[in-house]
Formats: sequence, structure tokens, C-alpha cells
Amino acid sequence: MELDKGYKVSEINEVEVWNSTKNKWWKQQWTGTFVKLLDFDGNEIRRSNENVPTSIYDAIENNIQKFTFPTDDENVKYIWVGYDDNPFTSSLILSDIRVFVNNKDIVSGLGKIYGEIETSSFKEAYEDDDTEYEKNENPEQVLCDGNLVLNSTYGGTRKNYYATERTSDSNWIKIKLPKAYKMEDIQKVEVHAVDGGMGWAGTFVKFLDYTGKPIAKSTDKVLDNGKVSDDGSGSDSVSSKMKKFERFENIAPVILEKEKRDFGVTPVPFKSIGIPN
Ligand SMILES: [Ca+2]
Repeated sequence: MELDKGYKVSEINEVEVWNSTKNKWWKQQWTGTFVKLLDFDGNEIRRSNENVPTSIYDAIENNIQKFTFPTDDENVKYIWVGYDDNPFTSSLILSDIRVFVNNKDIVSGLGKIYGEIETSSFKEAYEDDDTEYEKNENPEQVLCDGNLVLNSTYGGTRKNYYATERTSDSNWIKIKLPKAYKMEDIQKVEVHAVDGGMGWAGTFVKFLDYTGKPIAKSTDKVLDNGKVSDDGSGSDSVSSKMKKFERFENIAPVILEKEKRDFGVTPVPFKSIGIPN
């Protein structure tokens, strides 16, 4: 819809969309709905942080959806954990992923709603002890439930993990953040694995923008032998197999500056491009 005049993105606090239909069939029709802000030419300049859940089951619970918009430099929308070129055939087996902003884990509790966490495939997942998730129970939630596999040294034998199918290609977990964040606001990503397993060799972390395009990656990765660092240590934590990813570098795609795009010149690094208000 056309607004009465042009606004800056920063002037739009929130867009509220109401769905007061009672009929479930009608309610299903707004699954996945999100909001775009367009400029005078109809080009998309911003996409809402939120969307209506993409599963019918979750969407019919919603009567009102509020949409907010990221600022210019809030461009990290997804955290990707995994590996692209696996030197051997394996599953990715992880117990927990934690993403810290202002010392708080911003992904805690995610995955209960369909679409918050995507994975390359699903083999099996355990909630706790021997409770196994079915595929329709959003088994991905085990990755953000705060529970860990505990090894025998520290008094636990608890099962709590998500495993992808074995493949010789890519294995990954992709978590949609509750909103878009600035890269520098993300203090660290903690990845907890299963003690003694090879289920995370080569694992590293990527930041993706809202389109799913990688914009940065961790400078570090888990070694091919499943160790965390060259000094032979198995983990950054004493209570579980864990690696902290704290340093990230821009992936520098060649993007043409918008004004010059028509002339096909002057590639500039991603970092120096802002989205105009
Ligand atoms: Ca867990």
C-alpha cells in the first residue's frame, strides 16, 4: 500500500497486522507473511525482522503479528553452523548452539516453531535421556534447549543431540535470529558437540543476511580430528565438548555499487555498502 508521504526507515517503529478470522482455513492463508518496505520505484529497501510462522499449526495461533525493521547495519539474520566440504562421510551431531549478544543467549528456546531452525537433513534427535523426537515434533529444538550431552567423567550419560544424515558433502544447521543484528554485536557463538564423537570435525560458523547470503565467517574451525585447537585440547569447556567462535571476517563478495550498476564498473567490498534510507 502507498503511504501518504515518504518516510525514513527509522521513522517506522512497527507495522501491526491483525488476522481476526476465526475459520482455520482462512487463518492458514497467512502462514509465512512478512512485510517489505519499498522505495518510490517499488524496490525493496527493508524486510521485516519477523514473519508469521511458516507452519499452519503455529500460524493459526496468531491473531496479531507485529513487524519491526532492522537498521542500516543490522544485517545478520541467520547463524549457520556446519561444514561445506567434508573430507569424509559423516553426520553433523551437535548438542547445543548458543549465540551471545550483551552476554545473553539470543537463540535460547528457539526451534519449537517450525522454520526457526533449518537443517541439511534429519536423522535422529534426543530430547533428554532416551526420549527420541519424531520429525513432526520440531526435533531441531534440541539444539537450543540449553541441555547438553554429558560425558561420563562429569557424571552424566544424558543423550541430548541432533544428528543429520551421513553425507560426504555439506552438513549444516541454520538458525533464524529473533531479529537482525549488527555483526559486531554478536560476541560469540558457542557450539556444543557430543563427547568423543567425530560428528563435528571441520565445523565453523557463518553469518547470513536475510536472503540467506553468507556475509561473514569464523576465522577458526574445529580441526579434522575433532579437536578444538592445535595444542591438542579437545574442548574450550571442561563440562562438555565445546568450541567458542569469537572472531569473524567478512566474506567479500564483489557487489556493484547501486548507482554504478548500470555501467558495470567499480566493485566494492560489501562492508562499505549501506542500504539507503
Ligand atoms: Ca541441547
